[in-house]
Amino acid sequence: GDGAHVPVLVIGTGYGGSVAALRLAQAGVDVQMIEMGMAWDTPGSDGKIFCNTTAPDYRSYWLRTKTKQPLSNFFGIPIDKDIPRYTGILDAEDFSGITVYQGRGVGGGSLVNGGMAVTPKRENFGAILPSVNPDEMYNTYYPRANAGLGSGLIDPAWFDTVDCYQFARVGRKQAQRSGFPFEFVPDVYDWDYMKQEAAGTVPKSAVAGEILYGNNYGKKSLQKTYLAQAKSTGRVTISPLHRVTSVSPGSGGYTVVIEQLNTSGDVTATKTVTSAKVFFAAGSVGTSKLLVKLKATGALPNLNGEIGRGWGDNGNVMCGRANYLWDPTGKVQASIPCGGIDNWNAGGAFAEVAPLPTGIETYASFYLSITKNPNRGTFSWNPAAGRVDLDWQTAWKQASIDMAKTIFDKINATEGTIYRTDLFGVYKIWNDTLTYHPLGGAVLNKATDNYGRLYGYPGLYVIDGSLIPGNTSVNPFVTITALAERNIEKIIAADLT
Ligand code: FAE
Repeated sequence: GDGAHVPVLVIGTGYGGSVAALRLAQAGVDVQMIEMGMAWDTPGSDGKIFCNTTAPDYRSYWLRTKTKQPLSNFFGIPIDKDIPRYTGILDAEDFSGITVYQGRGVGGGSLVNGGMAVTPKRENFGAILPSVNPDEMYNTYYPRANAGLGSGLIDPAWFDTVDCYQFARVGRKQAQRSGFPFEFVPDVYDWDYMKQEAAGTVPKSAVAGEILYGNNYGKKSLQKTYLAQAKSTGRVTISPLHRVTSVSPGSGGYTVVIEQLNTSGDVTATKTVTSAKVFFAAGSVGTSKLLVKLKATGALPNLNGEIGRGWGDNGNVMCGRANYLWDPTGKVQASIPCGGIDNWNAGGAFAEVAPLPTGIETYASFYLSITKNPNRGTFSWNPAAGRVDLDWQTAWKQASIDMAKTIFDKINATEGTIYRTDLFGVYKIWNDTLTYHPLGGAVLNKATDNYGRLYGYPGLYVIDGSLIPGNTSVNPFVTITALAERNIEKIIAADLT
């Protein structure tokens, strides 16, 4: 409530925030979590908490009046539709050169993501987080993160025969025919549940195409893992539909200003809370925007010049390929990816073989590539507009396209096939205007010390994807979780006892 004093306040309930809350609570500390999105614990009139990818409704987008689907077109025809403005689950946040997709609600990105739980190859780790000891990460914190998240591999024998992974088997066959390794990657989806879905014995979720706007049954989002454990300590309180707007030094710690929102996004109350320690876990974009604004507007003037820098898109770029009629990818496609094509060391690209769960046969293969894009953006305060801007340019994605082409030009040459040109507009091969994987903006060992303590302000910490300088070589949440596990262990031992 307004005027409260708390020992620890955590801004955001994604991976970094959930790890911090659980470990602090287990160490005996009371934690107040603030989340701008909804709780996502109450069914709508259709009996479901989340809406399906094939039928986006009021629950789908964060304060938009029209959907902004990553696959915007089909056979060149735009498929976006009007929706009521509501505090929905997926934020398609527009900056000048890029749209950054993020989860909104208790659980952050875990509510909307594909659940691919990928640990980077150890040989690549030095380039991802150069100041972090890889032994610690690979011996202790990656295993701890994967256990906490509930990562698991698909049963390869089941994969080989089940209808809903035909698209991935086509992806594997074509990768291998071009000499690329296809690798199964773990996911936090409950694979036993998925087997039952495919067999028709339980309500369908992934097999019905649920993913982007939430998953009603099988996905182990943070609500079912770290946050459930955190709540069971009795020491963690979560306030959904509350947005932090300011943090500044105050008596007994920091003064935190919080706006309460209704489901139309209007501010219904403003509250002030004092906290001895504050963890920024609002995600790469959320944390960067807050810190850049607070430094520029005089609330936290001593933050250093690295604030807002080192932001990257994890090299995300999407494309589709058109297959021949003898290579159907399947009418029913599980929404949960289970494998990727690795050409990181030779070509700078790791391509997730992604589903296209439209419910009809498309003969399309669809991919989200993660590439070694070297470009980095900077967030800055725009005083005239009263907002934080990002200087990313769409042209910077050309590097990613070139790297992704090292895989798909070769597959097309081997198969005698072509790119789809109808999925992202009219005659557009690449979706080069979005990312699912924002990283950086408050980089470890630059904006913070080597454990996420913000320079200039004892008791302020960063513990989310903004610590990672722009690229993880694979999907990022396992690395975000593992780094948070490492940092919070140090912070509890050194700063809280
Ligand atoms: P995040 O999970 O974004 O949590 C931040 C939280 O803070 C959010 O709940 C915000 O609503 C909240 N917040 C922001 N600002 C404020 C504020 N001012 N006051 C209060 N609350 C605030 O951060 N990654 C993978 O590894 N595998 C995948 O398969 C995968 N698929 C993805 C698919 C999609 C469609 C998307 C969008 C992302 C995907 N990701 C995937 C990325 C992954 O979800 C993302 O890296 C993590 O969620 C980032 O974790 P953080 O803890 O940094």
